[in-house]
Amino acid sequence: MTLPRLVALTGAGVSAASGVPTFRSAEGGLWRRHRPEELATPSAFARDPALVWEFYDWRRQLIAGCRPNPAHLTLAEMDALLPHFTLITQNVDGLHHQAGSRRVLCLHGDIWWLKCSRCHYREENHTVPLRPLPPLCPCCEAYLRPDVVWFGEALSPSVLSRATEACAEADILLVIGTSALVYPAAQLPFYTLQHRGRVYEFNTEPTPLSGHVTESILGPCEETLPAWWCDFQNEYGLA
Ligand code: BV8
Ligand code: ZN
Repeated sequence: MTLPRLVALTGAGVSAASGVPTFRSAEGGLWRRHRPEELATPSAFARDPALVWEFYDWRRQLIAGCRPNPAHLTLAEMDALLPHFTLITQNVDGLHHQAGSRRVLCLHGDIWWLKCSRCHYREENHTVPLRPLPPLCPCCEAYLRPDVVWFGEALSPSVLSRATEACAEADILLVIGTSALVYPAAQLPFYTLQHRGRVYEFNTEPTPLSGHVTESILGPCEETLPAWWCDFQNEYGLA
């Protein structure tokens, strides 16, 4: 029996069990009552780079103490076992890579990479806390910024087209731990549906996508995803 082409799209909910706060859980705001949409923008950085950097340095320090959970580890197992598998993530926490996933499309960048706000300089940087804040570019002395996609910024065209193609060709798409509110990521499941692929949603609550999917599996994905993977392996003789 040929194995189906499997794609997974993850959001902040996949890291919740690891202790990484999601964007919508913190009442009134993720940090000091600020909403991410206020701080994760080019205009906020232009206006107050130190404040935006305090927000990211706080997240980097928090995430540095977090480890992959069974949902991340299950996705890494799929990556290792399945010939046709793509993981697409909206998360910037690096926990999929830490869990061992290799074929990962990071739609919104990576909090462990910095890039210059002026020249092409980029670096991987895991220093917590980061000092001085804001860090300066060693080449041109302009401010470095987190190498993430802010609201109002375009995603990398190549990453987005590879993610779109993977979803359009998927026999099965797993949508895990996302509120399905942020575009263009939230559009991706509709490419699978348009090509008659099956979409399974893993979430602790209904989302705007729930009414469109093949099946909505309610519960914590760190439990429901390993169970689903177990059934899949039995069905396709992988166990
Ligand atoms: C773009 C990186 C165009 C940064 C992120 C007005 C002005 C400007 C733009 C817009 C606008 N109106 C709309 C837009 C478009 C905007 C958008 O969609 N806004 C939303 C708010 C309406 N999108 C953009 O701006 C995008 N760019 O459109 O560019 C363009 C084109 C050409 C040229 C120039 C411009 C860029 C969007 C990317 C923003 N960056 N992250 C950072 O992280 O600091 S988005 C960020 O928020 C995350 O990456 C993620 O994508 C999103 C949060 O969503 P989720 O991951 O889903 O997390 P959330 O907390 O929402 O939900 C968690 C879910 O998990 C919940 O459903 C919960 O029930 C569930 N859950 C919790 N625990 C568990 C669980 N499920 C299972 N198990 C559990 N244990
Ligand atoms: Zn520079």
